[in-house]
Amino acid sequence: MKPEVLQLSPILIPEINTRLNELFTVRRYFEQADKPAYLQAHGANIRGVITGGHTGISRAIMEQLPKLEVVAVNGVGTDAVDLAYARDRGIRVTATIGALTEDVADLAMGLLIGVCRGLCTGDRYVRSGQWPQSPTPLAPLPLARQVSGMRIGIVGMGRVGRAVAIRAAAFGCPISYTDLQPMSDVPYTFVAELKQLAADSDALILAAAADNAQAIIDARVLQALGKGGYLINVARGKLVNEADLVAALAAGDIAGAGLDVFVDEPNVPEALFANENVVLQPHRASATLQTRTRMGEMVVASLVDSFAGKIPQGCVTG
Ligand code: 8YV
Repeated sequence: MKPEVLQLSPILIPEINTRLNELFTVRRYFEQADKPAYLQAHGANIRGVITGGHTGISRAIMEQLPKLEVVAVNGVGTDAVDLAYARDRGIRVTATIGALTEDVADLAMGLLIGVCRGLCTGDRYVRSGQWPQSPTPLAPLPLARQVSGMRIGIVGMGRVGRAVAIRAAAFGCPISYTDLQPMSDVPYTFVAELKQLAADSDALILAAAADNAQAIIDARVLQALGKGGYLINVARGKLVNEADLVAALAAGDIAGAGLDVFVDEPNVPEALFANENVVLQPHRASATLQTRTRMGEMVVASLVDSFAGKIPQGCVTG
């Protein structure tokens, strides 16, 4: 009999879904209208879970899966999984560590360039036919902010932070960072205090895990970033106090923001929609065909290894 797996969020690669269906009985929870009834009907036999980094899995759901052995996160963040409870029950939790580093760093730079150079505003200006009407359009298209040489502050010098730093260095940007402690293997300037890092930076790029950190970017930090400063977030929405960010953008306390993640996805504060100095993405940092394929392969391998009694690659629960 094939092991039963509960799928909490979709996988967008057809070949991966075919493989999952060959190997397992996949219960597509995310498609169900009556989720509690579906859990009631199938929970007792579920041995594995597939979920996304943002979706994770609550303790309440795990409690209804008495045979659960492994949670395979199709993402790198495990902040939405109750890891302490999983450890207590001996449930393995895996993440697609390393698979999406480059894509997330690429998007961080994309958002930075996008917001500083007004790429989306320029695109809308051309598409709407305004260019021939006002060929030197300072009102809809103010002069942009140069990216090369900006002082970049990176919050979280993990895999993604380091990949961002490599890219920013190629743009001639001086790089500072903050983390729990200085890293002896990177050549960048460590700044212990986040507010100080913001004050020292033209752009603050969030690349930190959100397991323990919540709303660390608040009005105080945004004030320190200042009127010429940009905030880029490719980590988790909950790292930012969104109300403070909306207020700071409205008041001109910071120059702009590039955001891939939000507190209550897919809901984005509507106040941001009218801001031309904000570039918004629907949590797409890892959404390339190449990376999502690699991530899907890692999810399949996590389940296969775990059901075979092996510790899967990317296991974060030990
Ligand atoms: C993933 C994410 O794309 O890796 C993570 O933690 O949040 C995203 O980048 C998402 O998990 C896909 O399901």
